[in-house]
Amino acid sequence: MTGVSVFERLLAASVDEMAAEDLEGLVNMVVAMFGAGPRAAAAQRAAIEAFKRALAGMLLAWSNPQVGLDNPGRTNKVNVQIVIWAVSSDDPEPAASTLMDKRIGDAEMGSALDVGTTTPLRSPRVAIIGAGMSGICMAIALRRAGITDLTIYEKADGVGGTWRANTYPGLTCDVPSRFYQFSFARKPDWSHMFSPGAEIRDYFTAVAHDFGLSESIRFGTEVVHAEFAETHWRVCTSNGDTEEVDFLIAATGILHHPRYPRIAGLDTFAGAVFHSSRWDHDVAVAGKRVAVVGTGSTGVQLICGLAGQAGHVELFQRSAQWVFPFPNPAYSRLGKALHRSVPGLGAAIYRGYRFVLELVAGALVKPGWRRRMVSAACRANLRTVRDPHLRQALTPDHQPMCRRLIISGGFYRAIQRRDVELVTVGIDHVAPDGIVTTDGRLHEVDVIALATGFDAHAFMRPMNLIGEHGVTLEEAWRDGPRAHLTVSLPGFPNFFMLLGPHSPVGNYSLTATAETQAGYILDWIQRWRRRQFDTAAPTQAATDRFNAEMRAAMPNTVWATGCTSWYIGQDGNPELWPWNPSQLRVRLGQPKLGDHDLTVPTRNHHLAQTVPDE
Ligand code: NA7
Repeated sequence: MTGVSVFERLLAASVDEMAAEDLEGLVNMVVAMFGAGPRAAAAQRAAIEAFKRALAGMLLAWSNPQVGLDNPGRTNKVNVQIVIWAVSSDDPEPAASTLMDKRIGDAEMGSALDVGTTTPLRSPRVAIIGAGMSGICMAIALRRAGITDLTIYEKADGVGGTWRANTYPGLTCDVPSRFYQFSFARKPDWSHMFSPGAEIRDYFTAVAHDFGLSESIRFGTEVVHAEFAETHWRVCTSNGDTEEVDFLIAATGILHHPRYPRIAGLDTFAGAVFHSSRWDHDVAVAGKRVAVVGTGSTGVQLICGLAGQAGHVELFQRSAQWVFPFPNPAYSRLGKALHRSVPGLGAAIYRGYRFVLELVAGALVKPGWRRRMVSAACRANLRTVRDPHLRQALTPDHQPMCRRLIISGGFYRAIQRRDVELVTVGIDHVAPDGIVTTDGRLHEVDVIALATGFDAHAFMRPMNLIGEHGVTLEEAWRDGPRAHLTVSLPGFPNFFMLLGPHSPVGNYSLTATAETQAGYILDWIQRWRRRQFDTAAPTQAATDRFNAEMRAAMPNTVWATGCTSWYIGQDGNPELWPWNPSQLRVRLGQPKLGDHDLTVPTRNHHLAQTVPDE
């Protein structure tokens, strides 16, 4: 179709009759004409004048969601600017040629396969696995972009993920609530600086409801198998249903699979025994003798929550941990009222926390004054333990922050109570009436709480995920979980992860991480809607390059200073983001099409040539 024939047809047509192809042709013709620059022929100038009338109609049409520019991306904005200029400017050409240079520049960078920007948007079918924090975050991003063909599979009966599963006494988040929340749904009335787990679960439940996700979530439905088939994913659930979708997004969380210790005789225990993330509230702890096994964040929070509630508490410590002393004040009514009524206050405080936490995160990823400062605070905190023997027993053998730093203003106070005991002798076995340590002592208890952590490397398992050419996730991850930019996998087109391998952790807010990742994934899906590609997966080369970069940066991090923890992967390297968390926003700012294997719709095929090869 030539530009002139489109022009003639447009002049004859009403706005309502405009076909998407006409609009596309129109844009292309404007481009062709303005491409002549300041030396445009007189004939072209005359045509441009006549054109303005039709362009005005086109602007009207663009306000029609059917036409597909309801959510203009960067390149669309350039198109819109060209048209606005054409309708209004008296001296159009210099501005137009600048805009065109920009447009061509974008295409050359491989960031804009955008000939389809004016055709009707495609409607993707999207499946999200998991209705935890990150799944909700992704679903809301999609909803806000007008994507409604959306199913969230959740094997449990409620939203909230880890905040639904964990209900143990003393549970709080170790990231300040005013930053551990969605930037687009800030809660003005958090109860505490580090709010209790139930309040956080209720927050995510309310957000899911407020953004209309309830109808999209299939509770009690586990995805057991998902397989890529040419252009789409076939998703099979535990209920026997099969669904086909264009995009599959795993939001299955990091700390999901409880890690049970191998302790002889555990199954012979006559009292109650359960993992911290499966707390049995039918078992009353008041007045009882409770054993807590494990001294990670969970064990420490449990000691604070149980001390004074249970009759006697024993903490079985295999390794001592560093504890950063952070008080957890309750917010006043005045503070909450201010947050409700002062516009911009919540946003400013959110950004303030982000700034501070990203500043402090520097301590994790490179040696220097920040690392020394955090270390000094932990050591000073330890000195508050009065009994030198107890202090010695609580002194870790590694650098502060090598393991995930424990944030607690109350642990050392709790562990010094008369009704709380620290046991540092190893566990030999469990007998029907208690725990026997290697020195032969029987610690008689009524309840054993296993605060022994999670398998943080399981990710989507045990789901059976099969990518292109029948390659399974197990095969792809034979050497450990590896992703491109934390979110995608070579050989698994149109598949994304939230909080995937190497997502920033280390006392940084995972809500902020999930928001960044969701924005990036949405960008890909928006490009699919605009027909820039049918399927996309990162190239193996780009993925290897990214992982090599991470490995090269790891020695600078505090996690590589010699300790074991759930941060360390099977190859002995930390599976964390080795740069400042702000770097995630930079790296996920915009998809690099050149780093991906793309299949493109036939009509865009010629533009695919503009994408630089690896
Ligand atoms: P963590 O941080 O993985 O801590 C698990 C703890 O359990 C840790 O102290 C382990 O000792 C201990 N553990 C594990 N197995 C045993 C056995 N067999 N015997 C004794 N002690 C054992 O899990 P958390 O749940 O506390 O925290 C996970 C994350 O949740 C946390 O980082 C926050 O992000 C929230 P070890 O230190 O390995 O000697």
